[in-house]
Parts: sequence; structure tokens; C-alpha cells
Amino acid sequence: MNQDRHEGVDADHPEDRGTPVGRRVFLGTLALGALGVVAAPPLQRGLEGFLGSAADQDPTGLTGLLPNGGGFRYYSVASSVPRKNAGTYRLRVDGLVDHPTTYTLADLRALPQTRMVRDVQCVTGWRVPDTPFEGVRLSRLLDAAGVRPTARAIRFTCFDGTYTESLTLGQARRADVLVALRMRDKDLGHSHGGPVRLYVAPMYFYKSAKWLSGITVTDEVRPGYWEERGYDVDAWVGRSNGRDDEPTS
Ligand SMILES: Nc1nc2c(c(=O)[nH]1)N[C@H]1C(S)=C(S)[C@@H](COP(=O)(O)O)O[C@H]1N2
Ligand SMILES: [Mo]
Repeated sequence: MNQDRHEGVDADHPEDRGTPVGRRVFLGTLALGALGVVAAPPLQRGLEGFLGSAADQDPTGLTGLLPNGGGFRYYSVASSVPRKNAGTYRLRVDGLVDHPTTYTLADLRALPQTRMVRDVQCVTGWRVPDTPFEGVRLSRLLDAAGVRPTARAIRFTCFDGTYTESLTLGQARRADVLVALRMRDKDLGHSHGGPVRLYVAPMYFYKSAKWLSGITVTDEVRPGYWEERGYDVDAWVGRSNGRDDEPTS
């Protein structure tokens, strides 16, 4: 495990600033300065809530200040991420499929939506209980594309240009894996990976790739960004949170 490097990006709050990893205290101070906070740093929990809502740049971002609205940390391994909206967003499904398909946001919204309320758990220890996610089951998109018999895995790519993730085909077909359009009963904001992110409910949150733009069916697992840096491909939370399912196979 290379926990230090994963932990380091958690200081990477401002989306448009290049931030070397592993300089949390300094960058945290920088971020606070940029946001005009001159008082002594608040408690960690309050800091997360404050930065989370500020980073969202969403008129309804005030929810970040509500008792149950905080707890998330902003993560991006890319220093800047373009914004996509209903006009510019596209999701490409390709690879070992009979019908490669490109979806718009409207296309995805028109499909049946599944809502799930589970705990979010980052591998570095922070956790946000009872977080609603809503979107299209990944299995539905795979079925529509017609997965070929030689397929074994999925590779996910993101429009940040850097992050990647992977699942085995069996994992990808689980009912609790979504192409998510909404989180906490709001459209996904940019800072949380909007307009569309992957949501892998039974696994650590690094599996839930933000700013999802590509779903490629492959013949073997290609390790994702953090997996190339030592994290498990099979990132089951298991019973560690006392609630989520064990792997079924
Ligand atoms: N594209 C992209 N997706 C990503 C990440 C990232 O850096 N880039 N970080 C992962 C990690 S380690 C976590 S904990 C969650 C954080 O999601 P959040 O920023 O909505 O809290 O996103 C995951 N998905
Ligand atoms: Mo994470």
C-alpha cells in the first residue's frame, strides 16, 4: 500500500492549481488563504465541510454546511479538470462489444434510475455514512452494448485525462454498481465528479471514478491509477463498515 501518496492528494482542493502530492499542511494553508480565511484553522471536520461546499461552486452548496452535508474530501489527481454540462458531456461505451455507443447526459437521464443509500468509505479512513447515490446500473449499459464472449473486465477512463479504474466483468455486473448522475439527491456537482461518475457501492471510494467519460470492455483487468501505485484491484470494503455485502464469488 502506498497510503502516503493517496493521502497527499487530499490537499488538492483548488481545482485549477497544480499541487504536488505530500504537502498537506502547506497546501491546506494556501487553500485557506485563497479562500480568504484568516482565523486559526478550524477543526478538521469543519474544514472539510467548508472546503467541500466552497469547491462545489454550486448555488445550493450550502448543504456542505449542514450537519449531515459534510465529511467528504475533494480528491483529484489532475491539477485541473474541464467542466462538462448537458451540452458537452459524452460517455463512450466501446471495446469488446457488438454495439459501441455514445451517450449524452439526456440519454442517461432517460434510462431507468436506481437509488441506493450506503456508506462512502475512502481507503485512507474517512467515511460518510448513509449517502444516497442515483443513476443507471452499469449492467444495463453493458447489456445494451452487447458484451462479447471474450470479455473479462472493464476499463474506466475520465475526462480529467489522468484517472483510470477497473473492474472485473463480474464486479461490473453487480446491481450495486452505478453510472451515477446524482449524489445526496442533487445532480452531481463538478467537484464530486459531475455530471457523471462511477459509483461502486461495495468497494472503497477510489473505485468510484469521477468525471467518467469512457467504459471500455477488455479481455483482462488493466490496473487503474491507484492500483498501479499499490492499491488493491479488488477493493471490497467487506464487513469493515458492518453493513455492506461481502463479495459474492
Ligand atoms: N477522476 C478521479 N476520480 C476519483 C479520484 C480522482 O483523483 N480522480 N479520487 C478517488 C478517491 S481516492 C476518492 S476517496 C473519491 C473522492 O470523491 P470525492 O472527491 O467526491 O469526495 O474519488 C475517487 N475517484
Ligand atoms: Mo480515496
